[in-house]
Amino acid sequence: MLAVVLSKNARARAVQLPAWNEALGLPRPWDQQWSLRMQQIVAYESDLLDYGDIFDGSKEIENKVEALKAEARAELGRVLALGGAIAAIESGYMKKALVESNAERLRAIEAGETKVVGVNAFTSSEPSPLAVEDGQSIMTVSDAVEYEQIEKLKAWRASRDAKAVTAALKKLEAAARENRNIMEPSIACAKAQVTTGEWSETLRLVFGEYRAPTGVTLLMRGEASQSIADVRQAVEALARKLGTRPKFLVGKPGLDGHSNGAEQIAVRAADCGFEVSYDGIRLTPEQIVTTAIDQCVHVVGLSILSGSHVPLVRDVMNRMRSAGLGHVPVVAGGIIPPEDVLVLKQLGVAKVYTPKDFDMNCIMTDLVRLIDARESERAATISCATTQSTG
Ligand code: B12
Repeated sequence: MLAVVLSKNARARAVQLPAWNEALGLPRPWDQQWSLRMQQIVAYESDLLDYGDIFDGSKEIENKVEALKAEARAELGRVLALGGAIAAIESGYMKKALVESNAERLRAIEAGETKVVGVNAFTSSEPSPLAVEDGQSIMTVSDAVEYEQIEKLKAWRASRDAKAVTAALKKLEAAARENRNIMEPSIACAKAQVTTGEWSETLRLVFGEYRAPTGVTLLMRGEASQSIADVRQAVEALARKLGTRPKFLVGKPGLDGHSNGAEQIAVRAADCGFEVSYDGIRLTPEQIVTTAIDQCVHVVGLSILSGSHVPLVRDVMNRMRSAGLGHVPVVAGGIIPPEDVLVLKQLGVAKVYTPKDFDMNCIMTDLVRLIDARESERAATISCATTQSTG
């Protein structure tokens, strides 16, 4: 914010910022106003805009720009050498570079080398007058909106010429199967009032669904802090007790593409010695529970930053119970307002993590304890049942 406002050449016309509750939810009109006011004060109360860019002629800035350009050119060279951008996506190179760079950032935050005020430095705080008790400080969307939308969609579908819809979709499917241009049949679909969902489902039937490489390397990277060494020891001890490496399924249910948190948790868990399963974003609760069954996992972790944590977690928990996996602990992480933490716990979630839980080794230690406690409980129940049936 400061940089783009101070430098004319940064060419920011308007900066939209969620402001103080960025990591809690969507900015309400009042939060956006706060951000707008800051920009207006700099623009109208100061004389900053009467001068050229105050960084012009700065050797520091010039050097930094040149260094950035050199790095960008080197990166482009690497991508070209790999066969171009598409090849670099398909091979996982690009995503892996993002995940690794983020892992390094988080490592530095955990180690205290990078300071984030309020997160890993200067954390004591007075209660915020902005966070009022009635939950209104965070914008939430009522469940009713989804049901209203579903009703509207049903009404829309019922009002269409169903035959025209089916015919338009058939033409789209035929064009896709015959590898013809799908633009014209797509326009015909739109005119027949086909929904985006129906259009894309038809194409999915023909082409399948592309799942990009996650870029997540599930290996011990040999990072050498004392704190990770302690977690590795605890994981080893748990593995000996279980007779197998503890298996951790990291799932991202729902439609949000915020993958950073899930990726970093998966990378760190593997680094600590867990056997990790992570299949990327946009999974259905059904897909997640199927993987949990197939891989006999010891713990399931869900990462949700879309605001849909309550319905998604409810769905996963119900499916876990129906599948006989009620004993497997489930944890959740992401943008989860405090009042929803209780709701998730009531749904059976063992632990909830938010951006303030930046120490991932602590999270890993929790997981070890959770699995250990649940497995001990289970063993006790089984041995109790055996004693009763034999006794
Ligand atoms: C980076 C970011 C993005 C990136 C995401 C890149 C990526 N590949 O992940 C981009 C730019 C693509 C993006 C886009 C959007 N974003 Co965004 N984004 C963010 C931001 C700034 C940071 C998220 C992040 O990466 N944090 C770093 C990771 C490491 O932290 P984390 O995920 O929180 O994970 C930690 C904990 O939560 C926990 N955890 C998380 N998951 C799990 C899982 C397990 C198992 C465990 C144990 C722990 C755990 O442990 C982690 C370590 O501490 C947040 C705001 C914020 N400050 O958090 C908004 C935010 C999440 N985004 C938001 C929105 C609205 C969007 C958009 C819809 C904007 C738009 N209108 O287009 C789009 C949607 C994109 C999509 N396809 O879904 C909102 C969500 C609002 C809500 N939930 O009510 C937020 C909160 C910002 C805001 N206040 O408006 N976004």
